[in-house]
Amino acid sequence: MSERIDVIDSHTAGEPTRVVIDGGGNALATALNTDQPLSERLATFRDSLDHYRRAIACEPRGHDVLVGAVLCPPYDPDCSVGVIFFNNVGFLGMCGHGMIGVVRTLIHLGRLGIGHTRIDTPVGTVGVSVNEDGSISIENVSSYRMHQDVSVNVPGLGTVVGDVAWGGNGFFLVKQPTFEISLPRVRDLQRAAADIRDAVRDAGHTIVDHLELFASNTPADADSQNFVLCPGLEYDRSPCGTGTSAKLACLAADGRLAPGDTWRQAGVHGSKFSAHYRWDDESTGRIFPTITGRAYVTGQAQLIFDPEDPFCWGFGG
Ligand code: PYC
Repeated sequence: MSERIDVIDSHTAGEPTRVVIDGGGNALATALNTDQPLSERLATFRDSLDHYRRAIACEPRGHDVLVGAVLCPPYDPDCSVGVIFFNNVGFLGMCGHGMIGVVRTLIHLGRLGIGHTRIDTPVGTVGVSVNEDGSISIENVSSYRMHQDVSVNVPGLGTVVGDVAWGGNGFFLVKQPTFEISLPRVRDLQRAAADIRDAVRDAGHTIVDHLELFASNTPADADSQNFVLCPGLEYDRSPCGTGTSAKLACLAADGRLAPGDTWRQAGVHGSKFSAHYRWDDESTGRIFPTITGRAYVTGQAQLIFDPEDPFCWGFGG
């Protein structure tokens, strides 16, 4: 008998999210339907049920850009739902565009309306607001700069300087050099970002799995334009919610953005997130960033897992 999984696809500022809304009582749904912290449920998913990740996110049903999300009961009683994010190569602690996509999906299903709630993730709880104008705001987990002005030597680029920061995922935010960020340049940007990430990880910053480049010429309607390389070597089509959180943490640490002031972060396609922060702990530079964006539902489907299919459990991841 073929297993079936119901999903809803959306995009947030261009970046796709596939939300599993019903696992039909399969092994994954059973394993995630526990009262453990989400970090422990993620470990079970990763260690014993990774074929579901590949089957949902990778080819032939998915593709390298797609971020998957599985809904599950929350651990924190203040949360209305829990979510575990994954991609073509593994798992994400948090995902900003993905969380906005999850919220849009829950609205589509009639499970959320205008107002506030909290959603549990493996790295902490996230505040969510569905705004009157249709936008969605998420108050991310506590974010902070870990290392300032880290310098690495990258073949072909020379000395590269940046900050290591946490925004729900580990980022290296490149300050020098800056780049021409445009669609015709994405393959070059991917290559440069991957080389820098290798050098940063080789230098011992193994928390870094996302790499953020910034534009030499910021568009007039934004404060900054970024290019974010994701762990599976694809680039974020949106301005990246966790990457924008990491950026805000660095701006706050440098005294370049005051609490409550708006930061307009553009991505490579020109789509934008609007962001601000409040202090979590000013003495340690920890902030709670709020990211606002829009997501749109693009499809609703039932994935079918035919045991006769040689590629039933996906490939490429
Ligand atoms: O929006 O945080 C984000 C994100 C991470 C990877 C892709 N998008």
